[in-house]
Amino acid sequence: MADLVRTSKFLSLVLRHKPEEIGLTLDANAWADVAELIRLANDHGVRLTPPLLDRIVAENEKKRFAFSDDRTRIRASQGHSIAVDLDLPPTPPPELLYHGTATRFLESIRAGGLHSANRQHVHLSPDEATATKVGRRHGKPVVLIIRAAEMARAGHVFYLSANGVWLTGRVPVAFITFPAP
Ligand code: HQG
Repeated sequence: MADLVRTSKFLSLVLRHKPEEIGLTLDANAWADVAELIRLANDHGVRLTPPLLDRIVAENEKKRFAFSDDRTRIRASQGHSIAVDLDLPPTPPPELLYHGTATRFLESIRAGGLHSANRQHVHLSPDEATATKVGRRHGKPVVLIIRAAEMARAGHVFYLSANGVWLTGRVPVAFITFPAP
């Protein structure tokens, strides 16, 4: 199991952030060629086989990776820091979405709203439980309520990733409900 996690972290690195680390190229829509990925991973000392890759795509707890329909290509479903166009259709969001963050970021978020930091989008969760888990990665978690439908009416565009994460460019502070102190 630990092996799967390690390989999955390696895939996140090369499919979201640093494909050049192993000489991989992603196309404009973030896809990597599966055969090339497997060859380059092994060249760089990471054991990867077609069945192992199939298992990771199927069993990854957040469904982080997806194959193309013909299974010749693979990409991360969200979370990129490099400039890629996931070619997702703009999608009307539900009334409310949630953003999990850490209490230490609150002051800065109150001042400037949510921005995407190193990634391409601000990530929003469909429910509070998921957002709490996201926030815990950064410290003491806190969940912000995002008035998403109101944002969309004001012209902000939302996308829904293949693994259920809502994505948008930034969230101005006017659309954020902060927890009572
Ligand atoms: C914070 C995981 C100060 C923001 C998760 C967050 C997610 C600000 C951090 C995905 C700020 C960025 C993304 C401001 C935003 N001042 N801090 N103005 N605006 N921030 O990791 O949303 O496991 O880039 O609140 O499940 O935590 O990788 O984003 O705390 O879907 O598949 O800046 O990563 O998925 O952190 O997580 P991140 P995130 P994976």
